Amino acid sequence: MGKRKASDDTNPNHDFCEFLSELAEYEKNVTRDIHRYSAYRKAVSVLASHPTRITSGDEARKLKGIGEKIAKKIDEFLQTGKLRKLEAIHSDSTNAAINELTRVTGIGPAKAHSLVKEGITSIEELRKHTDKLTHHQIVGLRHFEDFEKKIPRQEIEQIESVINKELKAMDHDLKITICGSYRRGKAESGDIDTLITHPNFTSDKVDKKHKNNMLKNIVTALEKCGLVTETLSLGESKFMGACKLDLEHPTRRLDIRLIPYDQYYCCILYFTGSDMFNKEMRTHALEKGFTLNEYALRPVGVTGVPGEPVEIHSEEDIFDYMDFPYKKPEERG
Ligand code: DCP
Ligand code: MN
Ligand code: MG
Repeated sequence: MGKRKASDDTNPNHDFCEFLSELAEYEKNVTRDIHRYSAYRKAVSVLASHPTRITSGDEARKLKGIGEKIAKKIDEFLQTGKLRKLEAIHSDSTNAAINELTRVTGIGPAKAHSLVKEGITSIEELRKHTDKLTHHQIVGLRHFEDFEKKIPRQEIEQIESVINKELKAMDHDLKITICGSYRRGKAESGDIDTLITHPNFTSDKVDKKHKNNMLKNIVTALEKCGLVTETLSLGESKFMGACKLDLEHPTRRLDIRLIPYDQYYCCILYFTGSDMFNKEMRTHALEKGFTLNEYALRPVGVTGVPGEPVEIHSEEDIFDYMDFPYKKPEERG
């Protein structure tokens, strides 16, 4: 999971996206108001894909997903070059501390609040108090600088080929897809979101022990070849950890999920994102009488109870069932 995102600076509304992203982070981490967080994120995603420079709040207001309050902030920013709300947020040291601490993977808003209450207000301070941290958080802190660096596309390609080689040596039918921002074609990513499946591994015949060992064995093989260097957590279907291509490259966040074959495409769709696109897709599914999640697409009957999952053999199938024009990963901003 990449913790911060705004837009790239080639976008004509980049400065608006920046301050709205900052407000979104504030609502997520400090006030913990998930609705306001979503409203700001939605506005960022709309502005980030708007082709021309917005010159007034009124003009912004016409875009889907931008309401009165955000339009006013755009006007204030255009007129004064700043935002009073953001200035106030910046001048409060508790906010700054919470924002800093939540940059560590594994430290969420609640943990950050409790650390600040105990007087720990910076990364530097935190390094002296690792006794208060979980293993995940300690590793996050250890690689704090590396984990904030973006991963160039070409490096992910190299990592993908190492994983591929190890998987093929284990079992030729193992299939891997790297999703997230990488699959959406971005030049750089915050982390590496990897999905793995096998045709013999389906949700109706999940042999738990077999499944459990499958992911463990994969992680062990990736450790042995030197790629995987840290484990944050390892469950039967989800690995969170870190990898390093070689001495010259930073340590990178790597997630691997083992997915039943029949759920693979819903999962690929979900983990390709973006999160805003997923929201849009789920809303559209509901309008068409389906529920969509990371596992399955299911029709909702008149009783409101979801039926059996629809059989899916590709991402296109999901769009087709929902009567939604297909969007290539690069178009799912
Ligand atoms: N996702 C989602 N809702 C969330 C978190 C994630 O729908 N709250 C989905 C969509 C994301 C995907 O999972 O694209 C991967 O999550 P990441 O946090 O890794 O996001 P990205 O890969 O898109 O961006 P980054 O380059 O920052 O990793
Ligand atoms: Mn991720
Ligand atoms: Mg990602």
